[in-house]
Amino acid sequence: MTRVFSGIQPSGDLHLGNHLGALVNWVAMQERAECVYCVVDLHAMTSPAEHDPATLRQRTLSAATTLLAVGVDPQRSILFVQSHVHEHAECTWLLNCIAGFGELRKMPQFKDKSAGKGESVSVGLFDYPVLQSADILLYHADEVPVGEDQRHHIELARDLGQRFNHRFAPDDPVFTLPRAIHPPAAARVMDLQEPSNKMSKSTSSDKGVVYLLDDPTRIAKKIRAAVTDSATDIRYDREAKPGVSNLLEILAAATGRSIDELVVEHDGHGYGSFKAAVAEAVVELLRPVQQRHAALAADPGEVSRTLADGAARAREVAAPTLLRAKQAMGMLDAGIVREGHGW
Ligand code: ATP
Ligand code: LTN
Repeated sequence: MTRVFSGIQPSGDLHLGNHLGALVNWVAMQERAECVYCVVDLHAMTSPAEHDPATLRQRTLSAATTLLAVGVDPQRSILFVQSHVHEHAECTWLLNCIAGFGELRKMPQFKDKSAGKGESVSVGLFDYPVLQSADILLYHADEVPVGEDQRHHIELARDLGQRFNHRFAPDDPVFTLPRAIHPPAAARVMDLQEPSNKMSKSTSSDKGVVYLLDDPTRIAKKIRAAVTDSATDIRYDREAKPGVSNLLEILAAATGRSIDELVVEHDGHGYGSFKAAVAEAVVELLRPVQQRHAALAADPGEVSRTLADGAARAREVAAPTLLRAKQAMGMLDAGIVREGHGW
């Protein structure tokens, strides 16, 4: 059966971009694959440089609760927190020793997030894609559902897996080479206020982001205030009309209808009624998620138990992979040392 792995950072409240670009796909994939989903708290520590521990803890639990509310099913899939499975950090070290400085420096996300920070940029931010490769490779993932922005990171995981197998395990490959799976629509939801930038937990302003837990009034207000352009025609053109095109993508993804069909329906009626239709579709899309979230948030102990169970199941897969990788790289078997000391 196909194995799927994906992760999401608890770097802020989850938003519509995360939902349409990633989570909808996570939920759908449970129908046809063995899925492993992870709240990547170690990644969330990489920016900003000084994170707040209490906030990180709260956001980690909140992200996990939201994933359950969206439809990740812990009976069918494995849902866990990255730092609960220490194999991720350990495997990162092994991969660090075969990753090149040059290939990491070129990563677009590193370039974006380190811009203007000079020498103070953290080593963690630089190493971020290697930790992500470890996440994926430890579980023998065939497919990794992510938004477009993650394409280079998945290619790196593939390159490192292949390099490792070639150098250290040519006859009996340790790692499975993954491929990225992008959602058919809304692979890149843009910031409502700055439609040339992606909607983001960590870099967008509050007004540019629709959070999954925003109430209907707030959602409508944000969409009504979305930046469009001074013309009034409604057509899909990412270059000339980024704001309108973004709203068309959101509406298409939220309703399951095609962009062409939506253009025919809305062109000629002005931006006001178009934005109202987008707002209504988003409110309806999020209503059941918000209802389930409220029920789950009322019992955080149950969510924590689900995560503990997920971590135990994740380790059953990750630990043997890490052991094989260590053996292939020449780490002395810990069993021999123990016997020597009579422990
Ligand atoms: P950050 O701003 O902290 O980088 P983020 O909002 O970009 O966070 P991630 O945790 O990095 O979100 O990403 C989680 C998943 O959501 C990834 O698969 C990513 O590709 C997807 N995703 C994030 N933002 C968008 C977006 N604007 N449009 C589509 N997909 C997105
Ligand atoms: N970098 C990803 C989050 C992430 C991830 C992963 C995604 C961390 N580890 C493994 C897929 C597979 C992001 O920012 N979206």
